[in-house]
Amino acid sequence: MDSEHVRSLLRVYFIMGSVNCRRPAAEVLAEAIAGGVTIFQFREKGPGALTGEAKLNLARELQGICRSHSVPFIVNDDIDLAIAIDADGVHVGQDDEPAQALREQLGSRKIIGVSAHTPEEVRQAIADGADYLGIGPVYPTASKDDARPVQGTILIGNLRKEGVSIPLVGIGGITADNASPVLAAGADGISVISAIAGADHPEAAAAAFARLASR
Ligand code: 3NM
Repeated sequence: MDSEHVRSLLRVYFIMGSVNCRRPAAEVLAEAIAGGVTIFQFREKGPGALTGEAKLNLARELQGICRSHSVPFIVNDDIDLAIAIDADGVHVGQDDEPAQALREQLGSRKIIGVSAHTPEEVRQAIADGADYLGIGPVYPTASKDDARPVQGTILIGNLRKEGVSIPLVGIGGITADNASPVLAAGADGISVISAIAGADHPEAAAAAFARLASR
């Protein structure tokens, strides 16, 4: 996937599963897209998450909403699901299949994202052919049980200073109020769960991020 295209897609990267919202996920997603979400990741994880047929059905429903607004639909971890519904890509963590193996299964036209938390993980993901990286947690987060220690914007800033140009987003505890330093450090966009999924007005919340990311 063309790297500048991926970079432009990452500006407002919304991640959500059914456990992250207090209202029907389809409603929250549609509102968030109206506010300016540029890419969406279906992350059906954690206590109470849907499995099997119910997970597949929700994925299809949310993918339909994304498609009708030309917002790429990325699946977290579940490569079989991504292939089954012809998703636009997959996002994996460090405990999942390496990007290289995913590329062999998905081909060159799908987007592959990798969560990386250290310079070594960044180098490996790039060598494996990742299209973009998620770097975090920038701030404390309640949305991921096994989150690594908070690292601020240091790694993002260091990577850019070293000339690492791969598209990347910051993730973890990011809100419209604390997003600016993440972008200033060199992130192409911000990636959020709760600041949009848990907002009273997902459209307004997404619009606030869109304004910051388009500056
Ligand atoms: N990955 P929120 S932090 C899914 O550090 C995820 O790799 C992280 O949720 C990482 O925006 C995180 O609600 C949770 O803090 C992000």
